[in-house]
Amino acid sequence: MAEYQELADAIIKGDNIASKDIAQKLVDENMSPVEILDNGLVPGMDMVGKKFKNNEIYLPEVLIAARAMKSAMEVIKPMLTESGIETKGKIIIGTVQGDVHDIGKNLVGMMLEGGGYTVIDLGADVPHEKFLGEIKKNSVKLIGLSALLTTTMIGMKTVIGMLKEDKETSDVRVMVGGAPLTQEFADSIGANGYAPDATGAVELAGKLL
Ligand code: B1M
Repeated sequence: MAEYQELADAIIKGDNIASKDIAQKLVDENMSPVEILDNGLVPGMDMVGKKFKNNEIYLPEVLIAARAMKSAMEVIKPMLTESGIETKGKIIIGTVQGDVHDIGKNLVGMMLEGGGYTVIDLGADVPHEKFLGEIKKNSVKLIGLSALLTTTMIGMKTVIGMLKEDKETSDVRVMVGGAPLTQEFADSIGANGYAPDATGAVELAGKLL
């Protein structure tokens, strides 16, 4: 559908007015939020990543593309998070220390809320110790860690180690995700589960809680 391509183009150009308007138009046409994500927003952001990697665009362009992505996500958020279901449990999520990428993590949070979970989002660049403190404060049994950089994903292992060493948190389950991760990596750091995308994260949370 042409509108999906227009939406992807708006992300690539970093046009946050157009991305919002097109997303709203698609919502008004009864397109599902997941279709809007899969056919417009995510392909747009993927192209931004490719251009950045090939030095066709630079950080400022990536930042304005991220802003355009966020504007469109605001439009679909109410549809992703609306659920009359009683909460299935609390989950803490965050992007690990040193890593400011939060778009995928936010999407995971929205989908988890839509799946009936109460989400405590600690944001991005979360110090390892903060996860420990917040788990204890909120009596949470499942956390979700996100990382987009190969240099920061190893921080997940540190967090898991800290949780295992503390009696109060040794039974907390950890799920991980983010573009550079694999099931193999998740297994190697002792995570309880890995999800490749936000929909997978909701399914995984159901298994782990
Ligand atoms: Co950065 N960046 N970036 N960046 N950036 C990447 C990740 C990169 C792959 C680009 C590239 O070179 N092609 C590259 C990493 C290379 C590597 O590590 N080997 C990179 C780099 C190098 C950097 C900087 C170092 C650049 C610099 O300064 N020289 C710098 C690092 C800053 C830091 O973190 N300390 C940097 C900065 C930025 C911006 C700030 C400009 C911006 C982030 C804005 C923001 O998030 N608020 C940015 C962006 C936007 C990207 C790309 C283009 C897009 C990321 C994104 O939002 N994707 C990215 C290239 C790419 O990934 N194609 C890139 C869309 C999002 C929906 O997907 O986050 O993968 P994703 O999330 C998915 C799944 O992974 C999964 O579900 C989500 C939805 O399906 N998922 C989970 C994610 N978390 C999960 C958790 C789960 C389960 C599933 O359970 C808990």
